[in-house]
Amino acid sequence: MNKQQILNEILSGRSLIPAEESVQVFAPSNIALVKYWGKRNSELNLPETDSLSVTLPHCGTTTRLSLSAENQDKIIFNHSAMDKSTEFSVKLSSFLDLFRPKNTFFHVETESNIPIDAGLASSASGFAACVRAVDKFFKWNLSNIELSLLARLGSGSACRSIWDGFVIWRRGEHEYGMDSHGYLMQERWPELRIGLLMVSAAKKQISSRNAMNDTHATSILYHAWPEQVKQDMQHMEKAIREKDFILLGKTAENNALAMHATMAAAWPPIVYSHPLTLELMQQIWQLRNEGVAVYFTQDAGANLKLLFLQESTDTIKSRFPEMRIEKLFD
Ligand code: 2P0
Repeated sequence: MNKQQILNEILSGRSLIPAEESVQVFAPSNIALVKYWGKRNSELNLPETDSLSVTLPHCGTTTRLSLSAENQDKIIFNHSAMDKSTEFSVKLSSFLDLFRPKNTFFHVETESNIPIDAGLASSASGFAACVRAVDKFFKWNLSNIELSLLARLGSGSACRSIWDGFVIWRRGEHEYGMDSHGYLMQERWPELRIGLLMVSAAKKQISSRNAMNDTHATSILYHAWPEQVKQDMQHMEKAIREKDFILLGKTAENNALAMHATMAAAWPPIVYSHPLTLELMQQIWQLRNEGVAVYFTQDAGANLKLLFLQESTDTIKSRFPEMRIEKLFD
């Protein structure tokens, strides 16, 4: 089965007749506490392992969708028209091909309130918003699980951006991934905070898609990764269920560092950290030595996301005044 056949199965007879002239939707970004790194099927974005994220409800992408009067897709990103040859336009247009009524083109205006390409999961909110937009445009009323399945076809981590809260993406066993989608965990943790420590907003040297595939193909350490994730998923689910912050922090930090270790052992090597990233890590470890419960996670970029509880906010803020703090459950 290819993507189009999978879409047809999910839509089960729903039509590609626009029901609205123009729609606007928002989808949030998410931060993985147990990372998705490596695919068993690249075309369908089927992961080797489970992963688990928490949604950043106020960070994300707003997308407006309508039909274009031109004879090509018109994609406007953060108020500037994108050339159709840019990586972003090519990726989005080829995803929209799945939903295109015959002989039509889309007008897509998309705005993100997070820095793009800085390891802050902008493609997750972008593709989740795109799927929400087509669902509304054609009035399909798909369930969240169906939206998650579709979002995964655009970008793997987008399948977790369909819900607010803690979301588990089970790898699934089905050959074509019909069971590989997000699940919302019922637990909420209002005291949990994420602090964004920007090191660089520059475009990364290698996309996470390529980095993931190269690591999978060349890193000897990748063999240990599924085992690491299996253990980390157990610990993370327990930490969330029992509100054990130390277990959550330890597991997330160790998981992120293990993921980056698999990349460092790839060839050519993949290293997203900058010198400042390592300096900040040292400062976080120093704070922990002083008795402050603070941990970090790092995605495919140089920036760090600090994990802490509300009670530690003032102490951590005084050490990192430039940090942007995100509430996750308000
Ligand atoms: C994650 N990342 O779990 C991991 C951790 C980055 C580091 O998912 O190829 O843009 O579109 O499925 O989802 C980023 O990769 O990759 C990502 P594709 P995606 O959040």
